[in-house]
Amino acid sequence: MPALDQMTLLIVALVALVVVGGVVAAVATSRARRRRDLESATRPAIEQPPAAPVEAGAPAVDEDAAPAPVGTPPAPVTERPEAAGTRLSRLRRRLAGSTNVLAQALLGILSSDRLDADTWDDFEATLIGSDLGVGPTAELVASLRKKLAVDGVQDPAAARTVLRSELIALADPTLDRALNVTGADGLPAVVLVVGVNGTGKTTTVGKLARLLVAEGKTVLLGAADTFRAAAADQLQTWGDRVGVATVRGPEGADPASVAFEAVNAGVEQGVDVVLIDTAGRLHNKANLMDELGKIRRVIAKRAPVSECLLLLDATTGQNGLVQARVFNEVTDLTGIVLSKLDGSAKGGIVVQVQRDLGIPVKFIGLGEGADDLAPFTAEGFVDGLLGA
Ligand SMILES: Nc1nc2c(ncn2[C@@H]2O[C@H](COP(=O)(O)OP(=O)(O)OP(=O)(O)O)[C@@H](O)[C@H]2O)c(=O)[nH]1
Ligand SMILES: [Mg+2]
Repeated sequence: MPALDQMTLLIVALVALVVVGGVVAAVATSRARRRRDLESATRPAIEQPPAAPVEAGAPAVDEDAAPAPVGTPPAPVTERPEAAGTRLSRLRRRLAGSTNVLAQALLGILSSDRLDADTWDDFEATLIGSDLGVGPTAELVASLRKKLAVDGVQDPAAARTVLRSELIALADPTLDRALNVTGADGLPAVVLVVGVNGTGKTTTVGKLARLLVAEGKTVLLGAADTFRAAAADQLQTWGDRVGVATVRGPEGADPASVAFEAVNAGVEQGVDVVLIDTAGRLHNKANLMDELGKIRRVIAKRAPVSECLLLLDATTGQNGLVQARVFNEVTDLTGIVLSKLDGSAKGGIVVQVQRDLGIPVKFIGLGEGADDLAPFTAEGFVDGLLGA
């Protein structure tokens, strides 16, 4: 074969080799790409679990529920609030704190050797100073004097028994103080919380949510204080601690519409209780009181208001009675929550508000702790004052 032909053959063979090699490589690359595509199609697009949707009214966390399936994030840790039954006995000591003038006056009279006219005058003055009111004070003193004169004051234990029963009668053990949390016709119960600024509304809504969760109720919070975004944050923090969701609107939103949305969400989610926090308002500001009336009316379009609770700061004094009267005119109060009865409290206002308005004190706040709210009972309250 001529040299040229051999050369041509060699070139053709090399070209053929390069072409075949290229084809094989291309096929291999395309297979590999295809395999990659297939694998990624069967795998989830995102390795991280998606964040839980921000949704109002997630059901309260059931700590006994089955464990979450593998791969989902752990449920947020929620607290286990204290049941209602043990609270008053735990908190009773705070009622007779050293700055509680009513408790001090009562203990003073029990420790007097002789009950002369001056002692009675001092006692009377202290009771009036404790916001018991002139009428109830006069009644209590007259009745005590009579009974102690008959029974003899020499025996402190007897005097204490008389005093206890007189005070319990004043606090009126016959009033129905149960919180109505049974909604009408399968609707959630709606609890509206109102009061002047800084009395403890938001704190109390948070504490009430805990109390209801401890009773196994499902709860939804409504942040109808739209004046400050921080108010809704404060409420939401309370709810988060016990796995209770908060319905909130933008800052400056119409509080009535947020309250309505909360109740609406509560109806749709079938919760037991919707608790609505409202902004603090002075009882003598007519426009703010009108706004409160509107909130109540708008809520009632979706579900009846089961409870309207007025927060009274026990340290406010006589003004508490004035507040209660005005708020009652606008919102038809069903109960009073007396906050800050720990330490500097003047518990006598309990008697005045109940007598004057016929509205029972249903709860007392005895501290800033999460479970420092107790259902009010006349006996528990008096025993606390007397340090029993
Ligand atoms: N010692 C004591 N402090 C309390 C009690 N209840 C509430 N507080 C405190 O009172 C302050 C005001 O409480 P909030 O719940 O923010 O009052 P609010 O009525 O919602 O206030 P506004 O929304 O601004 O009107 C907080 O520092 C609470 O911790 C109580 O029973 N005892
Ligand atoms: Mg508040």
